[in-house]
Amino acid sequence: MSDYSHSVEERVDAPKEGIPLSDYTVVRNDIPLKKQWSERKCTMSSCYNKYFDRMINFKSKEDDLWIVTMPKCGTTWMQETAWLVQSDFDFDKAKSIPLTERSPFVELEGLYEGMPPTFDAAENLQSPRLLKSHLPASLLPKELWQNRSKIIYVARNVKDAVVSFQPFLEALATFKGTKEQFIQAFMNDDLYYCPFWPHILEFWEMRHEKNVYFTSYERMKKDLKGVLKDLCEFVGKPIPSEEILNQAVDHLSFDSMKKSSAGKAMQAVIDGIKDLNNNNDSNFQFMRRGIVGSHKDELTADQIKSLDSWSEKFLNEAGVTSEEVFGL
Ligand code: PPS
Repeated sequence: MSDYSHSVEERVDAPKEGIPLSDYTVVRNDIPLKKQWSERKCTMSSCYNKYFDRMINFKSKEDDLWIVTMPKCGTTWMQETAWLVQSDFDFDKAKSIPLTERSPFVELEGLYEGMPPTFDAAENLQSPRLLKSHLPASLLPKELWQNRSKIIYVARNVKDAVVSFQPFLEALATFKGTKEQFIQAFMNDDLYYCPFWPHILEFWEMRHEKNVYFTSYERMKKDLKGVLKDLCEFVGKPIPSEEILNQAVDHLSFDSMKKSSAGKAMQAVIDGIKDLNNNNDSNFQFMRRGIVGSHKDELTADQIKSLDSWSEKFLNEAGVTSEEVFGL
């Protein structure tokens, strides 16, 4: 059994709008990484502290499949994709049961007060389970590493993730401000699940582990069929016929997911949180644009430059290019 400990520090310097945030620093030594996690923090809601131990001690099963991402990096898209693979491409079931029931967002309950019991939902889900988390590797369950449950990690280029994240957090009443302020908050790690780069680069470093499949939103856009085939291999399923693969690509398209149980279920979650926060001034659409390069007409040249030079520092330190990580 490995030991762990964590400390929590309220972020007094975080933007005053929205819910209180804290830094979670974890000390543990059970993960195949060079750097130890005591060296870095993760920003989460302060109320998550009540759930921290429950997540770390979450009983994991060998046939669990986890989807782990930074927010807005293609989680929902990958959940629907992986669910199809795991469920032998049962399109009828995919259409009839909301994705949030088929694949619970495990720690959602800890993000805001008044959320549904997502830990119970995850614990009680029938195996093989498909579980969603945005937590960095350091905050994920111990047993996930001990049992080597499979993890699918999806990365997305930082600029598109940023422009997707702001309207989302505004809808959730977790941020209010200008784009400039949002980018600054993002780079200062003042937002949920930040820091962004270590989240991705730790999984990049672990991409050759047997239980890790690393991909990107960009690769899914470029070659969804290739990703579907990889996933079949990763979870030990036969690659289906070309006809089924084509049907899957169609089912997983932005337009069809917008209308399906996947897009609608996520929209319902956001609308529920908006109601809890009495936030009526947002018309946020969860299925927003669904493209690569959305930052190009949503950020100024200066904003792009500052995100690029900020990113360069992390990429240089890790000795990789963004082309390698995202397969651009
Ligand atoms: S969340 O709330 O953090 O779990 O959001 P997440 O699912 O990670 O990311 C939401 C973005 O993914 C886009 N999306 C898709 N793009 C292409 N095709 C499909 N099928 C698809 N499904 C979801 C969604 O539109 C969000 O991106 P943006 O750029 O905001 O449109």
